[in-house]
Amino acid sequence: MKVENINELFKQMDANGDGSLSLQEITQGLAKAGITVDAGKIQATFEAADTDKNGSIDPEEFVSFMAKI
Ligand SMILES: [Ca+2]
Ligand SMILES: [Ca+2]
Repeated sequence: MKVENINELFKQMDANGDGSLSLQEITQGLAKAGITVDAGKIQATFEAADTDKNGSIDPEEFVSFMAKI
């Protein structure tokens, strides 16, 4: 997936518009985008991609999330 597409996907998934994605936003966003991933894998990938461990995924972390998922 291209970076521009990833940025677009990020905006679509950021339901509350705070510039970061919670686990819930990512779970719902992937489902809406038609990307079916096991909930356990989403959580494991979320934790692996959250490199600053602040409990949310920022745009830079989202690029690595999408590469891992
Ligand atoms: Ca958000
Ligand atoms: Ca983070």
